[in-house]
Amino acid sequence: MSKPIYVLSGPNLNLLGVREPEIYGKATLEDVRRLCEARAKALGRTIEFRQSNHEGELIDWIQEARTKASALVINPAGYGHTSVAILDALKAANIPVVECHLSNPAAREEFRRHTYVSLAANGLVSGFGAASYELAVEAAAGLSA
Ligand code: CA2
Repeated sequence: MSKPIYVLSGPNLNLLGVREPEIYGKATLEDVRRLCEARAKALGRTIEFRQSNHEGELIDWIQEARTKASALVINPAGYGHTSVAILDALKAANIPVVECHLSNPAAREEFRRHTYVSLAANGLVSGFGAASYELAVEAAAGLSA
């Protein structure tokens, strides 16, 4: 049995489906969790799905993933655009990393066009709402055993 794929979500994503549905869709984070679990199960894999509003907690989980996960999917949310510390943690993780965004940040404000996380990611899925997470789980499964 392979190790789980860690699926981490950053700040404010606990509000998914509750606020700004025109940008981020109507699915709640719990809906996203179910979609990821179903996609992983169909691929014979498991996930560990977590969300935090705290940079340090996300970094602790990325460090944990280094030994406990086969691959990592991360929607860093706003921290993607600001956090060198999350980038450093991802670089040290030594497992495949798939960056994931619900919206397409490249089509939004200028400040969203750069993410530090991309420098450590094997690839990026963005713009497909909750399906971005499902596709990212599939990509992560393909990159790991
Ligand atoms: O599109 C994405 O998934 C983002 O990572 C979402 C971040 C944003 O800063 C990134 O540029 C793109 C924002 C997450 C905020 O989530 C909310 C969800 C519902 C209501 C309000 C905020």
